[in-house]
Amino acid sequence: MSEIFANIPTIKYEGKDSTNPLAFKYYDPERVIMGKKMKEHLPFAMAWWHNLCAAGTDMFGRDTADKSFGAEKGTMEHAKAKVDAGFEFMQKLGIEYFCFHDVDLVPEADDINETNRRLDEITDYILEKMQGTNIKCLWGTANMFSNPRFMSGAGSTCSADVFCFAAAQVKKALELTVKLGGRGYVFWGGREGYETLLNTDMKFEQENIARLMKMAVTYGRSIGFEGDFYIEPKPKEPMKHQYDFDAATAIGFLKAHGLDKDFKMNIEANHATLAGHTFQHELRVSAINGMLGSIDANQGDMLLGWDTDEFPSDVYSATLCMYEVLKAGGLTGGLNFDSKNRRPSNTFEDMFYAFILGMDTFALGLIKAAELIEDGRIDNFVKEKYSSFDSEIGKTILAGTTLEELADYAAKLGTVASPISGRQEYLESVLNSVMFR
Ligand code: XLS
Ligand code: CA
Ligand code: CA
Repeated sequence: MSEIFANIPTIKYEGKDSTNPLAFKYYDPERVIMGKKMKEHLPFAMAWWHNLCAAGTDMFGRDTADKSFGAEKGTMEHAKAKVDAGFEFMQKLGIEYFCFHDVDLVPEADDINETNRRLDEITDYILEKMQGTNIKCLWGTANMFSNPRFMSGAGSTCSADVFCFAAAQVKKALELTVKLGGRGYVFWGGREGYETLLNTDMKFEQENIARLMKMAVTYGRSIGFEGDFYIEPKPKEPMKHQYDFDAATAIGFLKAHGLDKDFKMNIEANHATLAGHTFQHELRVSAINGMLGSIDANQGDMLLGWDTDEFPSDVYSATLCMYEVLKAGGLTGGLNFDSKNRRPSNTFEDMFYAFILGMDTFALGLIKAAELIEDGRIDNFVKEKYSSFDSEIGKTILAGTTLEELADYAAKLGTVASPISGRQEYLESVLNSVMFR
């Protein structure tokens, strides 16, 4: 088989002084950080949809990039050419995982039976390609938002027939995920929300989403899926309001429906900022609830209010992300580049530059996060900040007491002499000093 990215070499680590655009400056897969290899801290994944399918079409114009990979689009030959391109791409970058939606893999037919037949054929081909490589599936999912039948939702649809099609797609996508050895299975509820409450039975819709998820857990476990199910929160877009608004909302939903043992969060950076949070916030909320599973690594644009899915370049954000990941003991999932080239970056080289940027950003983030932890000033400050809870009255509060006892204590004090400073500016200086060491 001929090379698709013929003018691109295997990308190697050359160090921070390299000016070679086709080399890593920080991502050194074998380098050991806090006892683990970089590549184990950073299980990078390629998103099939952005990297192999999206070609620059936006609301104002058609494709700018050629992603035909030498085959006619909309055919099974093209589906296979995408597999060839994807594997060559991942191998050249040393990426060991991929993520997919069912309809990223094959052209969807009018009849679901034919779509499923095509999916069987392509996943046989993917399995063949996986042999002899270290490439694996990170997670699979069903696209239940593009087909017009899902215009009013999948699990949250008003149509019982459409609900059955959602169930059929989840069943098939789970089978494919198991077939490809996927670590996880994602629910992203792009149409699971509403445009207006005037036409919406919110309680019924949410109960039906939970029904669909429970059936997915039962079926997944019955066919040997041992990985985590993930909810990927996103507050809006395409819907005005989406039920999985943010991590706290999704975790509350899972707990209310008894799904919290089987599910974790897949946190996407751009979705966090759309919800009015930092990326770090969403990771922290997930981690303190024992639900930090996987990450969609990308970033939004401060000046735009939608999901731009840009390749991550913000080293501060990546550092604080990896700080949360290290503190949580690592990821059971991975770091999926749910990111796409900007529309005018339309060449094959640009695809590689984008991944080099993303991988280097996270490698640098990992290095700096480890330095922050080793530096210890931030952790020590936080520990010290709450140290009054180690005092006698602090211990009484933690052991469980009454309002009366605490009110008596306050009455004896009369006033709080010196509230404890938050020292934000000092801590920001500490962060800077580690970043630019
Ligand atoms: C869209 C989501 C989607 C999920 C998978 O905004 O990021 O791509 O990751 O369905
Ligand atoms: Ca995503
Ligand atoms: Ca996104």
